Amino acid sequence: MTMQVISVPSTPFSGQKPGTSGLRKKVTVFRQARYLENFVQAIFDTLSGQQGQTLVLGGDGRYYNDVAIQTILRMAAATGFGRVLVGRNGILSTPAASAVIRKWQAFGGIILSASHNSGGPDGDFGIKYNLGNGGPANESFTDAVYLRTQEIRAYDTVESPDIDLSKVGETCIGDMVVSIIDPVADYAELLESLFDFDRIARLLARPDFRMRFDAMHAVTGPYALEILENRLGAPPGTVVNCIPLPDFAGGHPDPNPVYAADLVAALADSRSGLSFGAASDGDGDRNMIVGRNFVVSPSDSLAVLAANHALVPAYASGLAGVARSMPTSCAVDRVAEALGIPCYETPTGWKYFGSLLDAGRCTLCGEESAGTGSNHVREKDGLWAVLYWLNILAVRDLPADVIVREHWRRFGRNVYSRHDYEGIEIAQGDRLMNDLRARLSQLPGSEYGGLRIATADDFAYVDPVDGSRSERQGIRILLDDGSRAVFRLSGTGTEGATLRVYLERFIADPGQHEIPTQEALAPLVGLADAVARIAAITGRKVPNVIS
Ligand code: G16
Repeated sequence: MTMQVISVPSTPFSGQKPGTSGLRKKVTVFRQARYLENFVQAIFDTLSGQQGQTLVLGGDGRYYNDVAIQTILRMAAATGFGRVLVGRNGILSTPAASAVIRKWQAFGGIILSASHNSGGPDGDFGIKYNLGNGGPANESFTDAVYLRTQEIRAYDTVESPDIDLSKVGETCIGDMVVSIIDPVADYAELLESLFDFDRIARLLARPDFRMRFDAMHAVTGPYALEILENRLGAPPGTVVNCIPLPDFAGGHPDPNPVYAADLVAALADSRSGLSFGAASDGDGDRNMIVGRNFVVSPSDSLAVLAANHALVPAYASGLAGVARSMPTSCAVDRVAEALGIPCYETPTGWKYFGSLLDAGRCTLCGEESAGTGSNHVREKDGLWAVLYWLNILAVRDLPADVIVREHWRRFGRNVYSRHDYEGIEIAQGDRLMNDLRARLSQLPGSEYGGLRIATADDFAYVDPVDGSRSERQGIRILLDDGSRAVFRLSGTGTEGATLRVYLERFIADPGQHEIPTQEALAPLVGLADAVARIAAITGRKVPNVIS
């Protein structure tokens, strides 16, 4: 039954510019009349050829997810999509959405998430569009969407009651079929095809191996239960905080030592009997890996996964290449060199890995911001990283901390930390970056506390596959001894600005590898503050999050 399309007059909202990963704003901003509709219409106007095609739709279940899904379904019918695949109850983790888009060769997908940001009525909400390859839309697409939001005059919808999303099955809005799918099945099947599940199951059955997976009341709960407990036979209770809640139980679903402190503490307490811990974030694409009294840094994790690829069925035949975002430590570069494969350095944001993966130039990629993934989907993938680690642990029969320490002995240690100054004023953040940019050419040769700057630049990237250029992707200061300090403003926050300072120092001597990270980086911290005048401009003497 063809339905009448209703064109609802609207006017533009300012600031609908997608950041590092889609549009993220406070729920209170998204709840304004026409706000979500304008942005969705801008996406649909930027697309062409969607008529009769399939769209994938789902989110991390945060507050407003259910309302937004009903709105988008009506608008998808109005723009002429032939079918929408929706995760049951509106749930799809980000990597699962990517897997579903690819498996069913959908035209694209809309993912509703603000990732690791807090949820609830006063928390954050977000929306992003993924292309038919399953990956986040590239910068030219998101720029075009933003332009469209500034000139929008109406959005199109149809009149139709809300769809019951709680049961798997098919229903219709006019001519458009709404297929409600099991959000876990396609994804679990894909992961099972990549790893040695028999071997992992044997590890999980061992009385001397106990793991805990903390789903942080976010979307990975059902995925982790199905894969770890049901398919791999981990003891009940292995997955904790496994019921996704719209406000993440008031927590912050960001798997780092600050927000997953309980997990880190449990692994540090020998009485817990735990040997391995892991966690994932709001939408299931980030991961944290914890050994006994040892948190694996995301940059090291990527390097260890690459170095051990031969142990994992899907990657045993070799890696085409690896890729990391520019601020991510150079640990994986050393592995790539040893393997004789290329290592690509991209700007921050998973969208930059898509063309490399599509072109078969790299197999694994990762970022310092707790994301690792491979060519199996086009998003970073939290549970994938956990299974990859379990596969390595099962084959090598060594604890995670020993594996990392051995890695350092072989490749050297890239000591690494990120210092965040959250909630500074936007004007302060802009001033700091602009001042620094203006002084870049004067920095080489200057010294701070015995450290000498060799080069300084503003990172620009030319995609080797499609030739597209991205400018101003972070200021890099490289020292004579190979140490680095990198400065960026976050593109995912919703309040004020966040200055990120990424610090890295290479230590080859194994006798020095146990030096505490912050101690090793202290001189570099002093240099970063002096060069960028952080305290002088922001008034902040210390960062508020160190990871
Ligand atoms: C997003 C992007 C990542 C990026 C991270 C941090 O992750 O997908 O590629 O590294 O944000 O970005 P920023 O430093 O600009 O805040 P997520 O997990 O939030 O979707």
